[in-house]
Amino acid sequence: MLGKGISASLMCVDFADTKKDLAALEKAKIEYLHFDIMDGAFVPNYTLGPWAVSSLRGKTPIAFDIHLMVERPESKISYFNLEPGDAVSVHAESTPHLQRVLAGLKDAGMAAGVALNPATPLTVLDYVTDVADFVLIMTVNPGYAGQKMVPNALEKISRTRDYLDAKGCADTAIQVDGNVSFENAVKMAAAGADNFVAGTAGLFRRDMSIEAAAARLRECIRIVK
Ligand code: S6P
Ligand code: MG
Repeated sequence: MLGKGISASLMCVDFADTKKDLAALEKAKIEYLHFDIMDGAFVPNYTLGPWAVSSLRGKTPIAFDIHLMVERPESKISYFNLEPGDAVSVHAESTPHLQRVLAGLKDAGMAAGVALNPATPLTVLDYVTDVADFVLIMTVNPGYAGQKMVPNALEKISRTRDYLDAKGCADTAIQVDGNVSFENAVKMAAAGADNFVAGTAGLFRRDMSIEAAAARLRECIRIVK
């Protein structure tokens, strides 16, 4: 399963001083490290790769959350040093073998997540809810940090919660990713989000420390808890 809380988007860390940022994330008791993996094909950008996951493995008590924005993830999962207990999400739009890849992740002890781009309808979940531990709702179009939340994102979060509850999947968590600002986090939590991917808007900010931002973000999420 994917637990409630904050997942820190590592593409937003200060790469010149990663150790400092990691220590701050640990001090702030951040629940997950979010690894954005992009292939320059499924999304128009490159970010982290298998090296990033391997280099932090065993170096931090924070759990791993690996977001695969790559075409045909089924043929690339073996590149990664994944471990049981990791959360791993694949995009519904990236593979004709969504059921197979999710079932494989679950069988290997990972928390399997289905990620949905803003234009992707909830009907793609119809035949995979039994193999999905969480649904990642993209609240921006994937590829970059620092974007604005797309219109309809909040409605989609609440429709996803209703959809999952109606299917008897009350334990399936909803993760939100993109422009999780303090203001948006309150609304996302009210709409039913459980896990919040935090980047430049809510955690790695120029006007406050990681610890201060994490504390404020928690208050925003807790408002409706
Ligand atoms: C975007 C990626 C995200 C970003 C995150 C950045 O494709 O999946 O995880 O890193 O959205 O956050 P922010 O606060 O800069 O929008
Ligand atoms: Mg992401």
